[in-house]
Amino acid sequence: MERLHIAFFGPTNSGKSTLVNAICGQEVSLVSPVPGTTTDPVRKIAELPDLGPCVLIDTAGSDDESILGQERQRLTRAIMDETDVAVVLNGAEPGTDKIEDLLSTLKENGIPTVQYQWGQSIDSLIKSIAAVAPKEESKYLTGDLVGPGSNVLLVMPQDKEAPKGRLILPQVQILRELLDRGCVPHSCTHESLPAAMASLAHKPDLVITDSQVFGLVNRTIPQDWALTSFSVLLAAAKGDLRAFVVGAKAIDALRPGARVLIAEACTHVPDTEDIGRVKIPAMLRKRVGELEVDIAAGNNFPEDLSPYSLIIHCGACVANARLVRSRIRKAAAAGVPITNYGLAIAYLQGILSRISLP
Ligand SMILES: Nc1nc2c(ncn2[C@@H]2O[C@H](COP(=O)(O)OP(=O)(O)OP(=O)(O)O)[C@@H](O)[C@H]2O)c(=O)[nH]1
Ligand SMILES: [Mg+2]
Repeated sequence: MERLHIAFFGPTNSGKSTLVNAICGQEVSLVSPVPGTTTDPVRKIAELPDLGPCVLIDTAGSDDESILGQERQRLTRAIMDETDVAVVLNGAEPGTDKIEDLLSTLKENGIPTVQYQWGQSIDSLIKSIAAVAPKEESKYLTGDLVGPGSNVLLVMPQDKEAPKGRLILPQVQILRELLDRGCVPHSCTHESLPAAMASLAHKPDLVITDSQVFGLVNRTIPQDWALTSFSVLLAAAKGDLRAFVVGAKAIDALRPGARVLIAEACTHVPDTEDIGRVKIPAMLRKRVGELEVDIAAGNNFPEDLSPYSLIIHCGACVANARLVRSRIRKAAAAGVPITNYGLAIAYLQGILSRISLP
């Protein structure tokens, strides 16, 4: 998800798929003179010179007027949410008539854009992408909450939802970062937390917990131990922590019958203990009463947000920062508060003010 997301836009038959194939040196997408050959977005992971790890996204033609064209356009617009750099093709014909709307939509969304002409070399295209690509800010997820030598206790429950045989991405990322920063990470599950606490010679500089056991951890550790969660750290790096704090507080304004949108970035088969589909709705209903809860998975983020009183986004571990920020911007434009799982849970448990924010 930290790869540079490069998406290819343009009318049907403008050569988007041909270009993606040429960059990758393999047949990623089908090419044909039939307009509307590419229907759904096609993603390909690639390492490119000057650009490093990228995701190339081929899209459906922007002028597809067929019955399914509208639907294809909707999917293409959703791709813009995660696009770091757009490549716009105009095809064989000179002039920009057919791509004017596209260029202005990309501009409105603040997406750096380069145009590609048939015959241009791939090398020069990659150079122009590199010139406009947003510069990566290498910020630490743990920010100034820790420094070299800090003792950090990680509470990582491995419940039914945990993937078999490995840790989930935020846990791996933070563990790796702590090691890189010269910290001393200690780890336990919520069950082994008391034993882990007893084994520490000093009070740790920070406790980072999975937000699902926030309440339990908060009750178990002394109140003067600094506490935060994996999802709070990720929210700060990927999104806008301030907007999410405001959004969490909007839970107070929910009235019975309100409609809430739960947005998940990834695709997974929901479980009976699913945090977004089961646990958070149950916590909200307990507090507010009856609520309508809609789920938007993957790229299916609704275009019309006006029916919602609150949006609660997942930690977005599989999505890029641009996607989360696009959604925050859309929510703001619709006047709908937005928060994320970790902050919503912390607020519902009354401990948002207790946690350390990076
Ligand atoms: N001469 C020339 N022909 C090209 C070039 N790029 C694509 N074509 C031809 O244009 C036609 C359409 O190419 P595609 O790559 O399928 O175009 P597309 O933009 O992906 O089209 P859709 O998927 O239908 O939106 C094919 O017949 C290609 O061979 C190019 O750079 N030069
Ligand atoms: Mg195509």
